[in-house]
Amino acid sequence: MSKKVAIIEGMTCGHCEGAVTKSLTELGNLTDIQVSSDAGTAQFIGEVTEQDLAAAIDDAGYRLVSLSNE
Ligand SMILES: [Cu+2]
Repeated sequence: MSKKVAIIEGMTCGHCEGAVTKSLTELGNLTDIQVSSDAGTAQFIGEVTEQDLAAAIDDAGYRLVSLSNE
């Protein structure tokens, strides 16, 4: 399983980090989820399509800018 890095727009505080973490957790198959509002990133291990990830982040109220392998 490769480590992925998502660039996310719109997070400003710990509450945002919590909301994104919850959304990514609910996808069910991602582990080691680490979200940083300072960096504007979410790092995790697991497979997810960019489309599914974008939908989950959108549900939380933020926007996926890009998804890449670390
Ligand atoms: Cu916030």
